[in-house]
Amino acid sequence: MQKPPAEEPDDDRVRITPPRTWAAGVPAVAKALQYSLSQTSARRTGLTLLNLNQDRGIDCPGCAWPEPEPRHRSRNEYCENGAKHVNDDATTRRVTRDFFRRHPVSELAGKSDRWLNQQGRLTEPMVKRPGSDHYEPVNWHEALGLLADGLRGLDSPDEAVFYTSGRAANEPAFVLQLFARAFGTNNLPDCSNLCHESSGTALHETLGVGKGDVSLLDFNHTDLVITLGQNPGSNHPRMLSALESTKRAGGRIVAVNPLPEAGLMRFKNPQKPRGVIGRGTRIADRFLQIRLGGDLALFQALNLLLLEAEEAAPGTVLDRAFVDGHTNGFEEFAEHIRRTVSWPDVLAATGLSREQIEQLRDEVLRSERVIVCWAMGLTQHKHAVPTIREVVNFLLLRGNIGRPGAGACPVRGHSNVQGDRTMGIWEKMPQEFLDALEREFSFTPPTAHGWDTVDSIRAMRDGRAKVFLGLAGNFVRATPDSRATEEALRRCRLTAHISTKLNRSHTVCGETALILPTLGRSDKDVQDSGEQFLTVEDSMSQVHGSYGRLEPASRKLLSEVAILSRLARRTLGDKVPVRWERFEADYSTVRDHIARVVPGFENYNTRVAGPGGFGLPNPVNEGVFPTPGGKALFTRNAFEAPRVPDGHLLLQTLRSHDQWNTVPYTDDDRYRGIHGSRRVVLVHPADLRSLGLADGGRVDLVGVWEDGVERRAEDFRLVSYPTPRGCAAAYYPETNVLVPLDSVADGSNTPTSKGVVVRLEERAGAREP
Ligand SMILES: Nc1nc2c(c(=O)[nH]1)N[C@H]1C(S)=C(S)[C@@H](COP(=O)(O)OP(=O)(O)OC[C@H]3O[C@@H](n4cnc5c(=O)[nH]c(N)nc54)[C@H](O)[C@@H]3O)O[C@H]1N2
Ligand SMILES: Nc1nc2c(c(=O)[nH]1)N[C@H]1C(S)=C(S)[C@@H](COP(=O)(O)OP(=O)(O)OC[C@H]3O[C@@H](n4cnc5c(=O)[nH]c(N)nc54)[C@H](O)[C@@H]3O)O[C@H]1N2
Ligand code: SF4
Ligand SMILES: [Mo]
Repeated sequence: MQKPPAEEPDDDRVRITPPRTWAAGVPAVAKALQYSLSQTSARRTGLTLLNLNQDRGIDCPGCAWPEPEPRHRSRNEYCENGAKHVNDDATTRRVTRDFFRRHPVSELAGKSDRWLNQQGRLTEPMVKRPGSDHYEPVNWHEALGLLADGLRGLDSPDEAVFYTSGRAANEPAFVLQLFARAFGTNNLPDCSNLCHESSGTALHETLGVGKGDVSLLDFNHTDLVITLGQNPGSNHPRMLSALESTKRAGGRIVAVNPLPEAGLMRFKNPQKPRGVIGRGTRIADRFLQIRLGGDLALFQALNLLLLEAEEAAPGTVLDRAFVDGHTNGFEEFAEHIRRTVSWPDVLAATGLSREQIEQLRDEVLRSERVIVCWAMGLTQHKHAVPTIREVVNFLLLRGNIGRPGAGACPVRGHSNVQGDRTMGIWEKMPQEFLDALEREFSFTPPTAHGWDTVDSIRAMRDGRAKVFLGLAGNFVRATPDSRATEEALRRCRLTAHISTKLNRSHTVCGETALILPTLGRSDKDVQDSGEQFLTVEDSMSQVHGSYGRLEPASRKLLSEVAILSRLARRTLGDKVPVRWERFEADYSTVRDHIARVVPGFENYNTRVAGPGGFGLPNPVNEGVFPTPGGKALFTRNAFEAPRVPDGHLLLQTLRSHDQWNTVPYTDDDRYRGIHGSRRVVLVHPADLRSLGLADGGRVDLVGVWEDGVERRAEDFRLVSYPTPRGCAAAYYPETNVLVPLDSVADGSNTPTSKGVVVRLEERAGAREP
């Protein structure tokens, strides 16, 4: 076993360098190997990397960016971060019963996220009994019995909450939702509630389908890609290869972001000689440095300019045939935009000049086919849903939906977050899905909507939810208002987590707490019928297999499917006529059920076995919009922009280059030039001056919200940074304590993690000489 690193770095190790202007290249390969070798052996690193994203290999446990078709894949079909993610999973470090004997829960609760993750893979089930401060070993039979008893002891099935993170593959996700509904509740919150829920809500309403309609090939046939609110160099690194191919085919790219992210500027493809020795490919032809939350204003102004251009030269700007034939609401929308867009408001909200927005209009007018991509910079604002609806208005105006080289591309986060939804992980699945479950399994699922993530926290806080089970993820660190959320979890009778690695959620315990350790993506999964594989759906609706290759981290691990189907049997007995025991022995039986319940999965087992799997149909690409009116919908959205009181800043909470969501790998953020600390806050130099502060100074971030509760994140180092005036940035999850539970996006209930009003309070005696 390798020695874990020291707890926290010294502050005097913090080093700030200018933000980088290009991403990837040779250093990316070196960093990936360095991290991988610090986690596991050269042999295992070789095995994981050789198999990563290959046909019949391990699907990258990182983001949901798709792989090219098998015949277009290279030997190294992964990025720096993918290599880190899979080797973080494949680590040879182990957390044993001895570890828990040495470290009481109260001590573990004081450790950093990074330290907890670095202890390695969990190896056997553990229980923390009421009144105890230690986890102790427990066998699977007793562990699952405790959980089953806890569930059966509830007054109502709705007192249980079943959370899923997007790392979980289709088969366990399907079994979990089946179990929850057979148990009697739709309380199935997931990480999507914190992530792309706003996209799903807006797309569902306007296009009738809550997913994107773009495929990887579209990037080779487009004239313009507009990327909004995403940092692909760190979070979807192979998207840079797609953007590079757009550029090579003559397309153009506009990036809209408050930060000059390295990956948006220039890409040195480490798999191509030109990327290793050359200057790389310029990515953004135009960079619009927008204020946080300014995208709704930008797209309303852009839509106004397009409507005006059409008036000036009728029949040349809008796609009238598409608008007339395939949409509803155009006239009302056009009237609303003409009447309400106010340029002074637009310029204040965006921080851009009118000329910059007119240049964007000209880019659009020159482009036959336009793709718009976005991620958390759009979805995690109070007005996220109207913002995305306005982006759809923009696409509809020129018929940029459902045709090659054009469309809406919400770039998904977790490798299977989209698949989990398809499998029924949602607190409000449509009735057709519930009916299909009833036909297949001969029980009547509950129809009342369940709780999403924010509502689940409220329910635990108020004592309405008493048992929590998490399938993957790190609930207390992913969610907002850390203090309130931890309090809520601690009020539970029982908390249980199906996990691969230790995280803070294991240290914030209900009266009884269980750690149920499981196989990871890289682990070989052998059951009674032989070696198993799992299936996932990527961001572009391609479904394919993932085959674990390594010796499992411990012989005492059970797979997720095994844990869930055993739990279902123990909890439900023969209450429902489901043959749970067959699921564990052979996952193809689960897929056979899925094939009969979920549309698009006919002949699942046969089709997913082929190279590259299969694509799910998207009616939008056939010109069919399954909205109530049968057409795509233009919407009228009221102007909205964040308001920030004088002397305050608007804070976005984001990811560094070196973390996987709630799990930091190192304290560096290479592309942004931050080395040796995550407790930094990036602020514009003029804001620093006007607040009487200076680079290098130390501050507390204090949240300001209408409920008057003080939310404080202590001791951050100020970094003078090229962010727009008034807009600051700091890392998630350290700053989740600042995001109020009730500050959510209208319509999607997603926490407003990219729009938190804060003031900076200088720490006494902290000023540098
Ligand atoms: N290495 C790595 N990869 C990951 C993850 C990870 O943690 N690490 N997480 C995965 C997951 S679950 C997800 S959801 C994705 C997240 O992928 P991203 O959405 O790229 O993640 P964030 O770090 O939250 O970055 C948000 C970006 O939006 C910009 N932004 C913030 N607010 C605004 C705004 O108001 N307008 C505009 N136009 N831009 C804004 C920020 O400056 C930043 O560039 O990444 C996935 N991939
Ligand atoms: N302030 C702020 N908060 C945010 C965000 C933000 O941008 N700002 N982003 C939000 C977003 S987009 C998301 S998606 C959420 C992420 O929220 P989650 O998905 O809940 O969090 P992760 O950090 O991905 O979960 C990591 C844990 O998953 C477990 N795990 C990893 N692999 C496996 C596996 O194969 N099986 C099992 N059973 N367990 C596994 C490990 O124990 C690991 O510790 O956070 C959200 N929270
Ligand atoms: S782009 Fe995403 S899925 Fe692809 S290798 Fe990198 S982290 Fe993995
Ligand atoms: Mo996400």
